[in-house]
Amino acid sequence: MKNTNSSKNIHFRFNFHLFVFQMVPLPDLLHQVDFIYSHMSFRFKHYHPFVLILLFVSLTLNSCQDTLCGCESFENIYSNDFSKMDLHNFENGRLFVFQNDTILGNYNNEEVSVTIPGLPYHNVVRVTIELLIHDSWDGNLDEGFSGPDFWFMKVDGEEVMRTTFSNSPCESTYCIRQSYPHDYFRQNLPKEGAIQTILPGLCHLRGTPNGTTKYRVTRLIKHEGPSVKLTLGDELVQTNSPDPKCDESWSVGKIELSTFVVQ
Ligand SMILES: [Ca+2]
Ligand SMILES: [Ca+2]
Repeated sequence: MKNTNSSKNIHFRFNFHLFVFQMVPLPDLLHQVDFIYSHMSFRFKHYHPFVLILLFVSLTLNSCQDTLCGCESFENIYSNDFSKMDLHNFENGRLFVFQNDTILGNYNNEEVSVTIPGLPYHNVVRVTIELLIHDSWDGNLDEGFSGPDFWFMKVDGEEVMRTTFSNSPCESTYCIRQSYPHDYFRQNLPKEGAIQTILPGLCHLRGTPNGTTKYRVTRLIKHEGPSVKLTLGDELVQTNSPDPKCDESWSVGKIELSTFVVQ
């Protein structure tokens, strides 16, 4: 047991030194040394080579301390808004243009995955998805042919989120509720937690000004290892429609991943 901890420590230190070289490039370090040296008194300058070496070591150690305290997160180590048509490491990835933006999708009863390699040492990842819910999603409705309309997220094959979305209007006589922003089953209002609700529908509600709803879905997930496979998918139900994908579908405007070391 002790050996395991020790090897973890070594692993951490190794990565930690990598951070130092990434965070404090050598030219910056030399610039700091030069600045401090030029402002030193003559008495210190008398010991010229020794002082220079001492300064260099001291600044390197200070950088190490800064790294330990504040540089253990990597914000947006992966960020893809598909504007460069980047489908590298995707499975079942495809693109289309919606509202003059190239985005990932659209999907109905499908999964799409991306594998992100080369992660720094971490024990938590934060995944942020800009998700577009197109057309007539039916949320928690469970009458046999329209729902529930599930959307889910997996990390390395393990489900970390399962919820429903509803694009229904909500009036006193008619309101189909959704589980988001919570996991299924919760009775939230349709479009709750959305960041944009006035986008046009894609197919079944094409031309309807509030037929697409945009969400920023964020989850913090415990994760270790040098790579992560992120999977997004749905289980949409619309058995009474001749074209279920036109009736309801989803797409993704952006995927972001950040890593953290939480102690
Ligand atoms: Ca529907
Ligand atoms: Ca449905």
